[in-house]
Amino acid sequence: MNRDEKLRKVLDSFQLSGKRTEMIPYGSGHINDTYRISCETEQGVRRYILQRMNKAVFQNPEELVENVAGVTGWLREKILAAGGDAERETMTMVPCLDGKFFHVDEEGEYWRVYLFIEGTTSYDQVKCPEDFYQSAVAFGHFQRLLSDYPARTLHETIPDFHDTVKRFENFRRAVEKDDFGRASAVSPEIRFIMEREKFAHVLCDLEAEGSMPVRVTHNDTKLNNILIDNETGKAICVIDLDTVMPGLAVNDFGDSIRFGASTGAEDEKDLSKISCDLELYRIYAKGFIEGCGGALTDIELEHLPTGAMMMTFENGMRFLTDYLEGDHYFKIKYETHNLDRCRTQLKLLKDMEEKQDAMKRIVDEYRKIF
Ligand code: ADP
Ligand code: GN1
Ligand code: MG
Repeated sequence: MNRDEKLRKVLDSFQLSGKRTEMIPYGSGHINDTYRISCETEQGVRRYILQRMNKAVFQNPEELVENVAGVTGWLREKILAAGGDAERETMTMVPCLDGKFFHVDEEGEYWRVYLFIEGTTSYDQVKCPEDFYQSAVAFGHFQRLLSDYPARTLHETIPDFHDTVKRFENFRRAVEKDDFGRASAVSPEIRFIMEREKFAHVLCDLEAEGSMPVRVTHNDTKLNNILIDNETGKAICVIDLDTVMPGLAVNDFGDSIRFGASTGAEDEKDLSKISCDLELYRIYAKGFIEGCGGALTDIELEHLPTGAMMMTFENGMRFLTDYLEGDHYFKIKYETHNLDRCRTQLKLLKDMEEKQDAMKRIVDEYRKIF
């Protein structure tokens, strides 16, 4: 069966309207396989997002779908209560003929369908600062809307996802095993990470001692996981809810900074182009603090810059671990893709370390206002 035949067969299991006219690979995510599906109906073209969930990454796709159904259902109620448009402001899962929100194909692969949210763009890089500000308000607001969600009912879709200490141990193991003989050529990067072992503990320790609250968090707050309305320029929908789990707000903040406030792409080869843009950092800090609506505690506000450094450190480690382990986790386009990604993260972390005082001062300016 070729790809299109396979996709057609999968789609036959879902309750889609109209006649299918187009199926194209879509987006630039590193994890799932995403397709945009068009169907012709009497009311015009209806589009959908079809995704094959990554079973290697998410080992229990049924629990994952349960989380997404729970969270989107919750958001839907709140959006409707506020007079909003629930089909645009949150994801809508499309059921299968049997009423379930996932389909398992003959090869045991899991698939799901969402309504395609029209007239929006997800950006891989900050094109204008206003988009970044909008994404900050949206991620902050997302956290506020879920602040009374029964967090204990959420499954941990990837155990220890932002447990940076465990990430460090995994990294150390990958270096020791060196299964692909790649370690000797990347010794400067390995040394850079090893020197920061103590730092890996900072947020995990605050969480363990109960000083930092565990909340419902998104855990993958990259700019391209936000849909921005093409007409109004407002961030209207938070997507990619696969990693919504209990976690730390500072890490949600931090991952956005890591990705969006970098002056270069995540896989930029020219490291002279990589630094942390403090103006973009300022814009995001303002939007996020505002979006959280006073929900952040003093210790969280104090550690927002730590979150930015921690997520940058963690991703640098994860990319290098994957490179050393033969690239089994992140999708790559060429052999050293994960190594290039690692290098941008380490360069960015170094720059953030030098700018931490300024990053703290910026948070202090806005915590007084919101
Ligand atoms: P991954 O986990 O692989 O990053 P995502 O769920 O983020 O997968 O989806 C990949 C891309 O598909 C997104 O960056 C976005 O461009 C697009 N996308 C996903 N869901 C929708 C949707 N409901 N409507 C419109 N575009 C979407
Ligand atoms: C992955 O799915 P995507 O592309 O939004 C990864 C994140 C990383 C990110 C790095 C489930 O995000 O944790 O920070 O790549 N998602 C998962 O770009 O591992
Ligand atoms: Mg994504």
